Amino acid sequence: MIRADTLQAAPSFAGISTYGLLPHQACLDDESIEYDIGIIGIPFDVGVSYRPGARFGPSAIRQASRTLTLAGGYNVPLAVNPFKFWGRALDCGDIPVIPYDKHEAMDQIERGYTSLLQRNTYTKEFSSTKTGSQSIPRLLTLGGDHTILLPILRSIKKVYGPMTVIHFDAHLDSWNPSASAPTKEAVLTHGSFFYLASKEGLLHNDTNIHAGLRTTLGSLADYEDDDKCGFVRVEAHEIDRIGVDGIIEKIKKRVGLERPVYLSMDIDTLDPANAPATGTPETGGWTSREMRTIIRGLADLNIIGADLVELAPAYDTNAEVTALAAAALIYEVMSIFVQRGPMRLE
Ligand SMILES: [Mn+2]
Repeated sequence: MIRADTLQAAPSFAGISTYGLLPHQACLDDESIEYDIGIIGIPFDVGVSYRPGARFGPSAIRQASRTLTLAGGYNVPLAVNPFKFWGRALDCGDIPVIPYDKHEAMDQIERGYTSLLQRNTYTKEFSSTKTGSQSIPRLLTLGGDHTILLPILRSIKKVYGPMTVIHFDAHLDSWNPSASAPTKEAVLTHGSFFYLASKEGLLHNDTNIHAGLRTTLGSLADYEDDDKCGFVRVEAHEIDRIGVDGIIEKIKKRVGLERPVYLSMDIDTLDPANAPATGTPETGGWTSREMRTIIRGLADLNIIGADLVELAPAYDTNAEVTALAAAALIYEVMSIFVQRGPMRLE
């Protein structure tokens, strides 16, 4: 028999998969569990228009994330180690979602996310009755198709009010379903959730931004609907002219440094050469290097939470190329959270 305490440290290819081999706790089952950063999987993919399979995204990201701590986990460009820091990060497992009823699934996600967001932090730095401010955890969500952002924004509104969103995607995801949905059931999809979120008052009016776009349109009326959701648009090809610094500058200018902002990353922002395993692939996207640099460039923004969605691992290569990119993008955001310190809610 080998005693565990005789080993130096478990190799990163051993043990049960959690994100970055973080400790797992069943945060949804026990509301006394505290953390500063919570990883949560949402294995929902009933809103997809083309290739299904993003329900397996969370487990694929966890598996691919094993490499993150292989050499220690220190993030050189951001000068921080998101796995050794001032607080506690946990992998909270998955929100259980029913695959047979899209609307019930939305309720399950909202209930689960709300419970995880409205939780005491492990680090009490800002918890003071004197100042009236408190600490609040930051959640990193592993999708799931992009539809999950609707219930996430519903939960976020309860804490922060209408939210500013930085949306990395090949597509607008603000399509007006009244134009094309043949039934009531067809209204909510991974392409219409921003339109619905805007109608519900979940989005800030005029501070949102898309980046990485290269979708075709039904017509230019799609942009009018998108304008009404409070977005401006950065096309993927702009990187050839203004570079990654230009993309970062546009995003920062739009959202500002102080305002609470939510970061949503569709893996289809990347070129299919870098990320083939996704629901609606589009050529002409960014490389994983460019995308990671752009995310790091947002380190001085006030990011309150983030997701990585639309990884459908059945279409991945044997080398997990898409899942590795997804795990790394979450790593960059987690590094930003650690660099900024505890999240303070006024
Ligand atoms: Mn999307």
